[in-house]
Amino acid sequence: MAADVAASTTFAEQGFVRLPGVLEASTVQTLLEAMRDLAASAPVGAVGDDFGAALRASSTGATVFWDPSLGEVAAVAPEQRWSRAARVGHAVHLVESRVREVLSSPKVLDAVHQGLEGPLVLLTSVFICKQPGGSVEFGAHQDTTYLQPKPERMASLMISLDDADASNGCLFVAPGSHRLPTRTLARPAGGDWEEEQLDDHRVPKCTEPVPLEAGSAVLYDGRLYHGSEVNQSDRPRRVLIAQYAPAGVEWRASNWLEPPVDGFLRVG
Ligand SMILES: O=C(O)CCC(=O)C(=O)O
Repeated sequence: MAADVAASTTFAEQGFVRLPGVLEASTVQTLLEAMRDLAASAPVGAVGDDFGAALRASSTGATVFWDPSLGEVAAVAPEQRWSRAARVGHAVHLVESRVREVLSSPKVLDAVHQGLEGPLVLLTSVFICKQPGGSVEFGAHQDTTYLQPKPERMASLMISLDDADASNGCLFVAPGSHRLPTRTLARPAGGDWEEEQLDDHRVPKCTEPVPLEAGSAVLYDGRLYHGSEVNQSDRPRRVLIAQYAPAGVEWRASNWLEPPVDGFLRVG
């Protein structure tokens, strides 16, 4: 499908575009089942104190990061454990064929092509789970701070697996903020990664909610400031986020993601 002019224009001008009805309910169910199965077979312990090291180790697999505020994972049956997951990633598509098929399907690639032209590579895929009573939240940030393709051209597709609104922690964005320079990431020797510190007034406020129905998606520029608050409802808010870049993109060595040995997956 050719890019939809209205959607592509919104993406270019605002830095994001909502895309209703990308996946059917049955496909959403398939993705939830894939997440449930990954959580059921994952180690129940914490991934460790060094979040940066755990991220790097998850570059080519499907590590389950549990939400520590939801209690002892081992206390629940394996098939229930997904209700204690905070994130599963960061390359689920490399280990889970159900996820790989969806993220490389024509419908999903049509959605991504509203923002990126030409053949693409799939960089990451991660389930982010905001459980009722959980602690998952995100301060305003740009994905290009953490993932550093060269040239800096990348888009993130967030597919909602639940109906999401402000009460269960939907995404918030700062429209137009993709025109701002990327905040850099530094890792002092022996320390953890730190985002470049900016004066508060230089960090745009993410004031615009992006509610999504299950199966709908939002595509956002890698430079767009976005964030989200904790789930304050009794409903989960689970999403699958995939990051795409034009094929042939170079990769800065300074970010956390380790490219797979055979390179990033070509998807169209
Ligand atoms: O799940 C969300 O609401 C935001 C996730 C996010 O920004 C990220 O993973 O970088």
